[in-house]
Amino acid sequence: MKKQVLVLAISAVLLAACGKKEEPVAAPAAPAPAAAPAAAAGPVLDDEKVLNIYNWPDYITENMIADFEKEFGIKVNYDTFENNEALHAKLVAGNSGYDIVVPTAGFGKKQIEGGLYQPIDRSKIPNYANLDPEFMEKIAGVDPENKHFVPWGWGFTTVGINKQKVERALGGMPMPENAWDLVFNPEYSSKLRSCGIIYLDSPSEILPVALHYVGKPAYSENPEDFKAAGEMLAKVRKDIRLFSSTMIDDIAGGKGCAFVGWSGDINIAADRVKETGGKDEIVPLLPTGGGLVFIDTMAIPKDAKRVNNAHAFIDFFLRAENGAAMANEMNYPTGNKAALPMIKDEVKDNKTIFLSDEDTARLIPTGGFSTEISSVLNATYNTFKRGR
Ligand code: N2P
Repeated sequence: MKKQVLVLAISAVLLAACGKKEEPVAAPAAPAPAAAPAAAAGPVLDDEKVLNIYNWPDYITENMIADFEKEFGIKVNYDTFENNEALHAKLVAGNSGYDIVVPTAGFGKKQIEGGLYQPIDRSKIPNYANLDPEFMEKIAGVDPENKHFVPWGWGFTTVGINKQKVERALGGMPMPENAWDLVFNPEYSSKLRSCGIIYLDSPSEILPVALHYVGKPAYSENPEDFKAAGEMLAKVRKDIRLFSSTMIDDIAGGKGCAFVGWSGDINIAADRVKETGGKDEIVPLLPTGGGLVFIDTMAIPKDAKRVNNAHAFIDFFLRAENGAAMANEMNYPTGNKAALPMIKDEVKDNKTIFLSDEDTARLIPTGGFSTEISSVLNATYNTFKRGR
């Protein structure tokens, strides 16, 4: 049932000693539970007790950074980006200053090929053993031998609704069988305009689902296919109220009724409405036309300066309890197999977090666009967003 759950094979990473001065940190005050001998002395850290992380918004549990800082004596600077395009631009420009970034695996393939990341040193990550080999095999499709990417979280881009608002706005018209119709078919979107449609703000999120909706490959490399997707999008443009990659508050605050958003964020908004006594139900739908899978991963930029600290954080994140917290608190599963027994039943049983086999089979697999088609992708998106 809960399938989809993680998977993969690991091969040895040859690694890169970077020639930095290494200084073992004192063993943590609390006794480490049955630590392997190599880990007993604590991880090697860099002289500079700083770590710069660049991640997506709303994608980390409340205490994780503070806990890491306290235990390791490292100051974390945590910045966020709203889409893969923004991260890519930073990496290509170079000297980003970041030690860990979190690309989506499919999008990040070209970053690996472009030499933008350094290999991960698994000998510095004892908790790598917590990862699910089958899940890692999937990532190996874009990162051969799993040399660069370590899973952060995964989910799918889908349609979410405020059930009561949508039903009211549709005024008796039945819900479509394929939920994408709500946001891509003017017959529905024109009715939902009044209560508000919100789209993620990213070419590489919107175009794959739009291409798939018009019957083209989600990661097409054919400019003609983009034309078809662009024509479809142009027809619904007037019905879209907001473009945003941080829509949790907007959803919970009632600024919209139908959303092209991320599964976990829609679930977080649903929890928030419940917690604050709201009556409306926020639901991530599982469109028969498929949701778009994303697998987000930690990677170390090639010019990162605090590589040991980065490995220490990756190892910390891969602790079973931290993997479980990502699912329990953020509604995003990770590739951490050791975390599974600690995930709450209500989260495990939520079919919009841990999907059924049937819904899993419908998902649009993760992928990426080539650099060559990027200009067509961006132009199609920008024309759509500008509305002319
Ligand atoms: C959560 C961010 C999800 C990232 N707010 C999607 N790639």
